[in-house]
Amino acid sequence: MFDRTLNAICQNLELPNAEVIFYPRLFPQPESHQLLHDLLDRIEWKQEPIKIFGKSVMQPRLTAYYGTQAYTYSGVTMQPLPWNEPLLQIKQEIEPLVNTQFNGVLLNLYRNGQDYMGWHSDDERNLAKGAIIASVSFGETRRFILRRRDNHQIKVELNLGDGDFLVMGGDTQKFWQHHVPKTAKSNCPRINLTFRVIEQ
Ligand SMILES: O=C(O)CCC(=O)C(=O)O
Repeated sequence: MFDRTLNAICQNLELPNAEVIFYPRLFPQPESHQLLHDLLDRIEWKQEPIKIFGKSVMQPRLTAYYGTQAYTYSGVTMQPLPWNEPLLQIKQEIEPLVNTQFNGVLLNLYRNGQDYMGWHSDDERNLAKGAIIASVSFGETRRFILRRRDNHQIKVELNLGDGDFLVMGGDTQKFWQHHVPKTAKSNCPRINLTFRVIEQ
């Protein structure tokens, strides 16, 4: 999944039926700090509804979607905004590491510890088969928990902090779900970007 340079310093979580690779601090300070502020300023953040069991509910965080290909998830189709400078900087840094060209990025802004992401798998039909999902986080550290789809008691937990890079590939989405729970401990913002390959 990774090129050799990155393999030497990253951590393969070695989960059964999954390929999850964690690379702490791919973006060190002060670059990560600058990117957090650029993304807060330059992304068109919105609170959008999604469909859950046919009902429209507001997402418990702000989101945005950029790239060249529309993306449908949770019953909502997002039309992309064009790539901008901070996004291209991040995209160009990660693409050669994972030998993948991404055509979309979903951004989540957790304004404070009350914002969260529910359990889900990134298994939408318009994601390219076999393509990885590459996640980059900036700002506040938040818990990222994976659980088996067939046995919710089997869980693996990571802290995703400022500048961290996580790659999910193989059968990860088929056998595992993930979420970012609420926390009383944090009042500060966190941005997560998931770079994706959307079928054309
Ligand atoms: O914020 C995160 O680390 C997870 C984001 C996520 O699960 C998603 O965008 O599908």
